[in-house]
Amino acid sequence: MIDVARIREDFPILKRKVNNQPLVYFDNAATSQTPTCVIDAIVDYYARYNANIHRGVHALSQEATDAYEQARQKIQKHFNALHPHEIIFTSGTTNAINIVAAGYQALLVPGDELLVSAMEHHSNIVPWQMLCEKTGAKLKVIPMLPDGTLDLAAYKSLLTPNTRLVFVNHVSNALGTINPIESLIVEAHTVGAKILIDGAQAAPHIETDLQALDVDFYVTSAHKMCGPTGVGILYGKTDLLNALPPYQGGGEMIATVSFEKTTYADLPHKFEAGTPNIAGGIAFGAAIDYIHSIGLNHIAAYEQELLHYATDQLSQIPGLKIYGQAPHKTAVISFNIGEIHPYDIGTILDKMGIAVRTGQHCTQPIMDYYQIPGTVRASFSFYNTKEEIDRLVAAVKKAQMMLE
Ligand code: C6P
Repeated sequence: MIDVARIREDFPILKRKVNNQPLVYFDNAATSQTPTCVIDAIVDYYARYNANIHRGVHALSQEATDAYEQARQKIQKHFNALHPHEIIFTSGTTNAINIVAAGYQALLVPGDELLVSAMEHHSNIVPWQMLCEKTGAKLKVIPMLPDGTLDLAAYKSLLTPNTRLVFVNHVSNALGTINPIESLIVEAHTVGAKILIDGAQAAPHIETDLQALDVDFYVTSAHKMCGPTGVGILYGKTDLLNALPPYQGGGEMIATVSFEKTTYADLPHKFEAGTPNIAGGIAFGAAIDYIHSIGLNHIAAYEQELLHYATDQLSQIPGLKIYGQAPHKTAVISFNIGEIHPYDIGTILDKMGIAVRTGQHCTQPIMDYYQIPGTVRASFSFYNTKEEIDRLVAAVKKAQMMLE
């Protein structure tokens, strides 16, 4: 069970007012809010042991290195990866996908096929298009269905012995759809393809066991799961990461350097050139601890309660259409009212202290599929309440009256 009143005490920002109204923060899919313990982890690093890592014999450097590597281990255990070195720190999901895409440039040949789902974030589309341009590989699209689920029959028929890679999100950021990644992974493997799952929207809500899934690559960002911005992870199976060339050259990613020949460091350092976001990595670990202190199963159950309550209330508004009606969803509601532009609704909600996201949500192909300019997206977290949803519903009704 979730004690929301107590949990809200952990998030100082929830006490503030916006436009003279108590803040209602429903833009959690864009970025989650940060609990005091995570803020403290950042402050503590800079106040007590700010130093570069893996470089110094001095005490501060060793303390920072230990804290950073402990965070890596926390993340490894949280996602049940086999080894800590399979967790590469990145600047976020986008960066993690680009590392894999850049690496495959050396491994693909013309005629190879890549499959991408129709409901991906631009971060999981554009790097693969760029890769295809460079290699002559072909990008094919797994279509979606009107309820916001993937066309699984089409997926099976698109898989061929030429399919090298498949890219699907665990959860759609625009629709909330939870994709059946277990079966998608098995199907990809039957033709010998590797699969990358974009977990940016799943990691804050769904327990994920990377070994049980047998997934090849999994990527996510800390800032969607109570951590700071500017840090995320690339998970990859050891042999796959070893097969990829390094992404960037520089300090810390080398074993030996000479003008004749440079050799690269072992995992994970091979992919971690330069000074990383040290405080961010440590704070990511603190965010994982915080989520464990509440329990992802409790978080998921409570967020489902909020989703059902809000879906029920919003559906009663005449003319309101919800995009994404998959049977399994996270707490994301994307909607429009008649022909009213989503920006206009979002602007009025903001005047009432309610933060939602409006527009295409970096998923233009989904908006094109529904032939809409965008949606209003309300995304809930475990620190939100039904009273806040009541305020959203009342505000949406008021916006409708003003704009229709
Ligand atoms: N989606 C949203 O409002 P970065 O920016 O690298 O941390 O994450 C990119 C990204 C990749 N995949 C999915 C499924 C995502 O949802 C996001 C980020 C935010 O929906 C900001 S665009």
